Amino acid sequence: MAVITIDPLTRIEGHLKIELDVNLGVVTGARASGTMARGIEKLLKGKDPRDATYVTERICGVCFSAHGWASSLAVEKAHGTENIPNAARLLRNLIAGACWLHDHMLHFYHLSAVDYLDLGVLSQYTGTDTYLNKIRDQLIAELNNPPLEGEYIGPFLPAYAPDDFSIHDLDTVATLVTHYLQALEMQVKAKKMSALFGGKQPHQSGIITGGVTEFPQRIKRDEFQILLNEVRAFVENVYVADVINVGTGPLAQLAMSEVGVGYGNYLSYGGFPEKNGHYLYPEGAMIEGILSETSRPGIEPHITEDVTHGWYEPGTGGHPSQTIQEFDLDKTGAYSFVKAPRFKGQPMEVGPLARMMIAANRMDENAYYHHAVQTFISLVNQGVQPGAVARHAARALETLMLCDGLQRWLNELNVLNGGRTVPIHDTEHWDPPVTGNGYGMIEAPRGSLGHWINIQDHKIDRYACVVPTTWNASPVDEYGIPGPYEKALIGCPVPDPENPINVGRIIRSFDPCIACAVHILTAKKETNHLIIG
Ligand code: NFE
Repeated sequence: MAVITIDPLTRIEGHLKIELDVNLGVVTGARASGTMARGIEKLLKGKDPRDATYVTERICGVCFSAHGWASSLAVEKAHGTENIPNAARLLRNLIAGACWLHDHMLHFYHLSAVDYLDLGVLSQYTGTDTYLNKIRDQLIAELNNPPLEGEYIGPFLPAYAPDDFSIHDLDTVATLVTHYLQALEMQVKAKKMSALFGGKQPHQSGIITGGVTEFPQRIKRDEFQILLNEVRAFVENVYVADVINVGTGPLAQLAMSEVGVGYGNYLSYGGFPEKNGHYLYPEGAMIEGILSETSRPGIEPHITEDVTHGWYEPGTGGHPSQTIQEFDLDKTGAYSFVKAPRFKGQPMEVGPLARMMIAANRMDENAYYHHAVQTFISLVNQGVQPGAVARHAARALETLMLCDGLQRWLNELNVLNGGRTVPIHDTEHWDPPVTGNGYGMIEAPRGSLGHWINIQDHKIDRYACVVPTTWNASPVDEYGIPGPYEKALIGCPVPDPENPINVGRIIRSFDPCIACAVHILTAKKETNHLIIG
């Protein structure tokens, strides 16, 4: 048996180490390790609860608006604010939703797609596209004179040798690399959309406890509309089309394989509230295909965090309203700063695939039913397995749903501006109570995000974040049950230990953000068969 260590796994957010036991070319055991620790919760103790929105946004440079939103909901609950004004609901959806557009396009084109492309074929490009010619020239130079360790490496120099699943056709590779470049421009547009209503990017400042800071003037709403039109066209005609075309074409064999298939346990807290009380992405918890709970309040009491194999002091886990963050760096058996969240004791996958599975199971109740869900169901009916490729398909299809949601919320906002003063903030519950408890549960791009707060003497006494990547990247729990990444890696084909290309495909399909899951570097480093991938 060979032990392979990939440390760090690149093209993700944050620092993740993957250790694999490989027997006869197949992964038989896996350990996912977050090598940094989050100190944000400790840092919040004693602060004004209203500051939590801005402090927690600094957990991450990608999904900050999700943290700001979840934090505001938690603080609002603790303050006694349950119903924020309708305009604030719409503006939060629009600010955070625009960030998702940026995030999902970035993930597919810039972090993941190159795992599936035999980029070396670009060295044979003979067309007239200026950028592709530049990329070809740089690639040829790098292939002839490989960069030494520490030297600059261009984004198109393959880290791994292509394999049987890779796309070798020059036209397809050139098209996807062209879209990679176009997606950079689209990311800028999506960020501008969010900044228009959120004040700035990254780390928006529009979402505050009780509502939002501004009802945008017509000129801003019109600008948002123009940008949304452009991004939506790209999402529908390029992003979704690329994912479906390659997923059912050159990658069909991979899509229908078991590569990256997990437990079949899925969780969603419900994402983007609609005016009728439903969510664009419905709530639900599914265990082995059966819906177990269908509402946030029904889900919340069943969440726990296990710290058996985390570098945390024993006894610091439990329900997030009770956990504390005390590190134990010498703990026997610990191998990660990521805790192990469980729902009813089960490891749960969160993120686009989970949302799509739950949406597909709740279609009859979903007032905002979307043809994208039907497209996903037809992929499953064609034999696509809930593994690495399906996660990309679910992410692309939910982006299309989101574009339509953004249009709906913008329309609702425009109707509200009928020449009268529109409420955007609950000022009644602005001051922190003497004591209070609250939680904020939402969907972030990578999955279910929860913040829990306890207020004592008007200040934060305890704060806890249970983040999407904490669910997915969790280590083994006290019963020896592996986390979702670890489970998805079991059975992964690694015919060549020097070239574990499928490992990157599986892990990246979840879109890890270890920056969210944890923070603070440990200097410990152990190497077996060390690969930077
Ligand atoms: Ni840092 Fe995040 C998202 C949150 S972590 S990116 O999405 O919350 O998984």
